[in-house]
Amino acid sequence: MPFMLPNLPYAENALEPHIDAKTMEIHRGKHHNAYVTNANKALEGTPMAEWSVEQVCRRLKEVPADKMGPVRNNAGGHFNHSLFWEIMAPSVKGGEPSGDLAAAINGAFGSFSEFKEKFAAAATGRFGSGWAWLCVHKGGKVEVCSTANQDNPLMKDSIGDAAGCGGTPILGLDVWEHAYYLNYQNRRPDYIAAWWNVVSWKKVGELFAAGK
Ligand code: MN3
Repeated sequence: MPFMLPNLPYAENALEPHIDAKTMEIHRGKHHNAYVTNANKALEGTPMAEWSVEQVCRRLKEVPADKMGPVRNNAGGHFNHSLFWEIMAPSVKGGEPSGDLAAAINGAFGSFSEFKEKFAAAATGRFGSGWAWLCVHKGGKVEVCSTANQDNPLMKDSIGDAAGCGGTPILGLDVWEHAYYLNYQNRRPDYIAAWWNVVSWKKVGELFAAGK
C-alpha cells in the first residue's frame, strides 16, 4: 500500500487561535501531501514500498543509495507530520501529563515546567528548519532532542547523531517556518508558547505507554 495523507482528527479551524485554519490547510494539504507523494515516488518498485512509514524511518540504511536522500526527506516528513497532527487536540487548554508519563517527565527533568523550558529551548535553538522531540527509550526513560529538516530519532541506526537521541518520538513540534509564518511571522518563540495550549497529553501518554 502506498502511503496516504491522513485526515486530521479535528477540523482545520479547531486549534484556533493558537494555530489558524489557513496554516493547517496549507501545512497538511500542500506540505504534508508533497511528502506523501514524493515518498511514494521514491519507494515505488523497491521492497520498502510495502513497509510502514515507521519501518522505513527505522531501516533507512536498507533503502537503495540512489533513493536514500528523497526517502529520508519525504518518508521522514510523512512520519513527522502524521505524529504532529495526532498529538494536538482542541480544547485541551494547556493540560498537563498524568500518571506514568508525568512520573517519567518529573524523573528526567525535575518538573513539568523544567521539561517545558528544555523542550522550548530545543525548539527555539534549532537553526533553520527542523523539529523538537520528546522521546521515550526502552525502559521508560524520556529525553528531549532536536533534529534538522525532516530527520527524526527513528533514523538513529542510519544517520547517527543527526537523528537526535534515537528514542521513539512521543511528542514533536514542527519549527519549519511553514508551520507558523502566516500567524506568527518570524516570532518562533510566540508560536512555541502558544502551541502548549493544544498539546494532547492524553495522546502523548498513550504513545509513551506503547513505546516504553
Ligand atoms: Mn511541516
